[in-house]
Amino acid sequence: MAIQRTFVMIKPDGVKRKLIGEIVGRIERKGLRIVAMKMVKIDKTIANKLYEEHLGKSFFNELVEYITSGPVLCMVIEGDEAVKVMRTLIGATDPKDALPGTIRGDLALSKGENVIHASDAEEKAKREMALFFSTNEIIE
Ligand code: RTP
Ligand code: MG
Repeated sequence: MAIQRTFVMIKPDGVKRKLIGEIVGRIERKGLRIVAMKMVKIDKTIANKLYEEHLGKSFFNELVEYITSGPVLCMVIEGDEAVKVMRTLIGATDPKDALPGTIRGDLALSKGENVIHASDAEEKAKREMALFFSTNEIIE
């Protein structure tokens, strides 16, 4: 077993559409463990850091506007190969391509508003969870 932690965030559209219970339920039923959880209103500084890899891209400003538009639910999720497993659970970036059964495949239609984020690599997960949680806020 390779136990990993990953950073997961229900985006503003997911919170507004009252999908928290549905999404958290899927993560729990999969067998992953929630080891930290926090509701946050992201400011521009944190948004720029979270999405720094996309700086300069055509959709960057729109992305920052969207992610700062309302509260998000941040989580640290733990389990066997949690990084890969969470990416599989959320589905493709564009919900139109995301398979049925995935969170984006079942619950979203717009690439700009795709309900959920999950880190795409273990190093990124560490960096992203550090933006939102101190070590003493993550359950051992
Ligand atoms: P995320 O980082 O949010 O988990 O999404 P991802 O890895 O599946 O996709 P990524 O390439 O990292 O893109 C980050 C977010 O930017 C928005 N986006 N819009 N209009 C566009 O062409 C476009 N491309 C990306 C999406 O909200 C995507 O989740
Ligand atoms: Mg990404």
